[in-house]
Amino acid sequence: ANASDMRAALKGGGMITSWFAMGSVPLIEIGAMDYFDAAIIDLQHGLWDRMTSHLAVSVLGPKPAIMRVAANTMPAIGEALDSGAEGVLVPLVETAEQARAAVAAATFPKDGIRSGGGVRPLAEGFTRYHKRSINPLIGVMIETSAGVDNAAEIAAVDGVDFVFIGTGDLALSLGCFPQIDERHEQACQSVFEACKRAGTPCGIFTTTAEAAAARIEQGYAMTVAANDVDILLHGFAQAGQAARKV
Ligand code: 3PY
Ligand code: MG
Repeated sequence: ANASDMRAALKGGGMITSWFAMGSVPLIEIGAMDYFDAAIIDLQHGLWDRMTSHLAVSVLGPKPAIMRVAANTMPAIGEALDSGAEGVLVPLVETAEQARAAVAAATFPKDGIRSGGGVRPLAEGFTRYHKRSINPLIGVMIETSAGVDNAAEIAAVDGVDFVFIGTGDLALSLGCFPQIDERHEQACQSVFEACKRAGTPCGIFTTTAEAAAARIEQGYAMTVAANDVDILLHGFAQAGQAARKV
């Protein structure tokens, strides 16, 4: 798999992903099935360390991995791509300048500033690795009110493959958590429209299959149909409650 498969999925009416925060390699085997276009490995809020996220990419095999990095920095983005992941998702991007920094960090010279090296790239052979990793999928997250205000400029940055709305942080930033009000959907809509005008695919975080399908129906290019924490939480809770009833 490579980034161009994911670009095709983004353009072709919706990319459905599964999301992994538990830091569990065997969970990747269970949760990254054919139903999903890519697996997102969450290095920001998840329990992954560098070794386990590296192993997760091996277990994924041909299924593309997108690393949601901890921060918009050159070391965080470089290290995530050194694992062999085909894409990065960069949190909390608020300006076009920050989006350009994310693209530069994910791009080898001369166009960017990414450093060459890493265990997997060297094991694979750096010439071969360089060829397949020269153009990774780059997503930037808009999840603050400042990001929403600058969505048009962010979406227009060269090298940004898609914008991804972080609905949870967006609620916090808008001051509508825990009571979500209409400002939230208005903000999502305005990012969606800005992306549409820029011709940049717009994804959005969702936590259920139903929500994911509804967003794809609305024209969003990427959603999350399942995440490991919610799946386990609901599965265990349901079993515990059901057993009490019999
Ligand atoms: C958010 O909702 O804030 C995200 O970053 C997605 O997990
Ligand atoms: Mg977030």
